Amino acid sequence: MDNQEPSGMVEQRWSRRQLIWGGVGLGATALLSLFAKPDIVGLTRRLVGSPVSSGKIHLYQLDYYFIPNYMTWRVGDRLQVVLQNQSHTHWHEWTIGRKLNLAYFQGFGYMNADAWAIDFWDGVDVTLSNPYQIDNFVPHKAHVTYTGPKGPYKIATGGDFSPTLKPGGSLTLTFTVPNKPGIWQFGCFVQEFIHYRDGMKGVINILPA
Ligand SMILES: [Cu+2]
Repeated sequence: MDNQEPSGMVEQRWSRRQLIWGGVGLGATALLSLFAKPDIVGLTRRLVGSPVSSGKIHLYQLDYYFIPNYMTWRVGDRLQVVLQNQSHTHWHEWTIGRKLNLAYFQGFGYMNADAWAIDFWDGVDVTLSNPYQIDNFVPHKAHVTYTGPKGPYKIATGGDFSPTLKPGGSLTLTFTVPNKPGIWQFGCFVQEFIHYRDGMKGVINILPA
């Protein structure tokens, strides 16, 4: 799930003329693929379009990736994210932020701290509902409204805003996209970042209102 860019953008069919210039072309192509890949991905998304999410969104947690791993949101839109852990064996969380605290990537160790320097959910009003098989939920600095009794949410402290779901767990988060446009990362840092390092991450592009 890591590489979703269509390979057709990079691959070329070789005509005779291109074969003659192949030596030069190959070098240029190699350089392009080295340095221009993120731009090609971005260009493709601008051309093909990444639909702006609206209403109810399903976000699936698997071992070790998210579906989808790219979303486009718009400031001011009301969203309902149904988070579902599809794994039969693993616990997974969902965090959104910016600027990873890279110190935590140096090795294994104590992890009871913020993974992101900036937590997307800071100051955001969010309503939780339909908790099922929640391992724990860290509200951090979000303004959280809980639907129903609080027991099932297993409210905890420490680190970023993060619902952590047991295998088969699910939770619905309802919120208005805050005025925080730009690129945000999301990820699961369970098991000392192993999930994240294995690809359990994604991008949310938030468009201005
Ligand atoms: Cu995980």
